[in-house]
Amino acid sequence: MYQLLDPSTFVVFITGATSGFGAAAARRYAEAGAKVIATGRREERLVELQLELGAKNCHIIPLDVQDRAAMEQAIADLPPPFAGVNIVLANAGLALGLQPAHETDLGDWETMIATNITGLVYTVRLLLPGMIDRGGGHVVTLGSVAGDYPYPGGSVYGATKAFAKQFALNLRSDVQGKNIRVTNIEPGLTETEFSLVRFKGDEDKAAKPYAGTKAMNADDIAESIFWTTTLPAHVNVNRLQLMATTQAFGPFDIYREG
Ligand code: NDP
Ligand code: 8X3
Repeated sequence: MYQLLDPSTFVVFITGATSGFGAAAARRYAEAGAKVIATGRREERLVELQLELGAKNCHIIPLDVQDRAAMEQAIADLPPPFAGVNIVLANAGLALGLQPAHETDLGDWETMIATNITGLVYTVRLLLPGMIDRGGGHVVTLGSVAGDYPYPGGSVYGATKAFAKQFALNLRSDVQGKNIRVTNIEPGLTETEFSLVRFKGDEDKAAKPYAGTKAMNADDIAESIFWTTTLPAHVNVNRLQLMATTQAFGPFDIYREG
């Protein structure tokens, strides 16, 4: 029989565990017997998650991934049962707006870059040395189909996800020989709070991308993340791109006069 890794040996550090993929992944790992460190800014959501999963298996840390000092402190202060992190799920991220580049709010771009790029590199850089010292681990980053395929209004969001992909691939080169796996997960249309955040709480706009179709859900992505990390240690999934079956590709957009 094919031998998967034992999830009860996993200590999983998750950014963005208050919603969507991060929350679903926290549940998936905890139900499989892993220890989970759930982080995010909304403390009340973390408290609820910890109540659900139990404090023995779920340690919570309210934090903003953009805050380097807070990240450093949180990681330095991890209590013993949770200190030996061997899986990092660098998931926290967001899209803001869908306006064309010349009309977009520059502040939205700054927030996406600070969260999806700066927060991502803080997470990985601060947790990686410990994993190397302990002899191995797995870094999972959250990219997107938007990191490969351009779409109108996706300029900086897509670029941050292209960053995640290239960062993950480059990371693999740096950790060669250190028993560290790196995987960039690249989902397409998935119904979470993502769209509500993108459209700043406008529920009508947020519902439109999912209306009349069957999008993926957070559990679909959590299961895929979980799967890549349970594969035997000699197998590395570099990139995993997922789309809803209902989502495919359109033609190039040719501008024509008249
Ligand atoms: P959600 O909005 O449901 O979840 C986003 C999570 O990120 C929340 O837990 C949020 O927590 C956290 N987060 C956002 N900003 C910060 C911050 N500054 N510090 C700490 N945590 C933060 O979206 P998804 O679950 O869908 O998205 C998760 C990741 O997947 C993102 O990186 C997104 O770009 C990516 N993705 C999403 C797709 C989709 O269609 N849904 C498709 C492809 C990729 P809090 O607000 O409490 O801090
Ligand atoms: C989220 C998927 O297509 O809305 O990364 O950019 S998309």
